[in-house]
Amino acid sequence: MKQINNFINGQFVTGSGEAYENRYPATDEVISIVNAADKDDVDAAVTAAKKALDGPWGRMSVAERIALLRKLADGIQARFDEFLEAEVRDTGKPVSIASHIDIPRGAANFNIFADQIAATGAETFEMATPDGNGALNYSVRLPQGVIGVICPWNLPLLLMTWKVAPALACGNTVVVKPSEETPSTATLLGEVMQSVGIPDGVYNVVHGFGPDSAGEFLTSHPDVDALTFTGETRTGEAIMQAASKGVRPVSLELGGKNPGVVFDDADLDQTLEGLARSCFVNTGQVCLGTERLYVQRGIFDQVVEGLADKAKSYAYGDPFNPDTTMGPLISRKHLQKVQGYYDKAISAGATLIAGGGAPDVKGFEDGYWIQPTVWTGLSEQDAVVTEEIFGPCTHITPFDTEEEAIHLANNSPYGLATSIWTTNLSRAHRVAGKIDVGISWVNCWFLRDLRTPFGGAKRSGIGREGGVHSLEFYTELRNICVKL
Ligand code: NAD
Ligand code: 6OD
Repeated sequence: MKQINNFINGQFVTGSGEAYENRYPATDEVISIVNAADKDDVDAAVTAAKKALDGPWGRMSVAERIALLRKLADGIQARFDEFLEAEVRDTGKPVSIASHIDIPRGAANFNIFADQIAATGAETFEMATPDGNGALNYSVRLPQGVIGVICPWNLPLLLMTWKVAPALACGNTVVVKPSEETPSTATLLGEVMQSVGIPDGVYNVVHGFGPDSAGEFLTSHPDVDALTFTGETRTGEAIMQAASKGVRPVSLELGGKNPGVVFDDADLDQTLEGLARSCFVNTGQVCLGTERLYVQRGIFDQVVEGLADKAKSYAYGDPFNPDTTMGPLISRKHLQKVQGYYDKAISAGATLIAGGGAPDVKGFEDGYWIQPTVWTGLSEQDAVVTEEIFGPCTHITPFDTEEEAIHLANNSPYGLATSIWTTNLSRAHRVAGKIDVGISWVNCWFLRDLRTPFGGAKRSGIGREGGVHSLEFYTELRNICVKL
């Protein structure tokens, strides 16, 4: 059986935590044994990361770091098929998705932050002094130190490198705790780190779970200087609490219950295409996914019917078959959670428009499959409409006026993302400015320019990452005042 090891101080080590089984979501088969890190292993990883700050890594010029980041991007591309296989096995997501989104973005993240660090200077201020000689202030960006990176399972390589790349670009060292569900690509990246000559201790990976396991050992380690986390809002609260010990910076990219808003002047074909992606892609396991949809009454029936047709059009099956467009959910536990909401919707009186259950997938009967699902008819207070499900489903509610749509969209404790569908440009700007979210897309969804600020409002997170905003988090800006 394949063993997945920790990567500590440039070496793959079994670790002394309790090993656990990693399963293929499409079949429920055990595909590897993950050797988890215990508290001492996490300590060894953090100690190695701290020591590496004073080694060759800490003395490297920005230009040398940039060259290494580009080699990391090339290294991922060179082993594209291995990364693809590892990601598909861990998640069950179809190769049609992973080969277009996850793996290319894993490489792109290193290139974009190489570009960003190359282009970012710092500020200077001349000032007058009483003796007339003046003084010069200038700021320098220094690494924060050891960054603890804690990641979820839905886009494993993409979301991990989204944090590791800027952290390394800024000269930090990292200890990564990937999700227990998806340990493989973070581990494989360790091999790429070795092959391109990243010094030992700069990139470390520790495996395990959250509470009383590698996740908590990492967040509570006093030598971790900053914590960056992507995952559920409740976990974010625990991580923020851990970060408060030692007053450490924290970046939180958390959950959402994202509203889509469709006006009756929208281009219907384009809208249905975009909406279907936003509701169902990656089996709905995207933090930016549309689980609440508000549609202007005049086109309500058309959108409901059109989205139902899209929901029924996906091809389930072997994730390695390029024609498969819908994979399973990540785990049996998550399947039970999503199916639980599907059942709740029906008992709460929802009208089921499409889906609602588990499909029969020939040859993959033991996988964690679920149908893309569309409901109407629930109240805005219902748990299905207020709580993040993280499955391929959406509830559609009609509205009459722009004000009503804005009110409905904002009626949530979350504030991650929205997509607004209209051909009225003034309305698009107006509404986008009034919905309380970190990211508004107009006539598109999950269209990413990696220089832009990414993050959530309200309970969807704290801080922004992306472009120069990542540099804000991964560096400490210091002012130096020189009296002339
Ligand atoms: P999760 O919060 O359960 O787990 C995320 C990571 O945190 C895992 O590695 C887990 O082991 C670790 N963890 C759990 N408890 C911990 C603790 N007490 N201390 C330290 N580490 C701990 O999230 P998940 O189920 O893996 O991912 C799905 C969630 O992530 C959804 O809520 C989704 O919206 C969110 N998400 C948000 C974004 C974003 O950019 N805002 C992106 C992707 C996913
Ligand atoms: O595209 C990104 O950079 C990003 N952080 C996406 C998050 C997707 C959530 O599932």
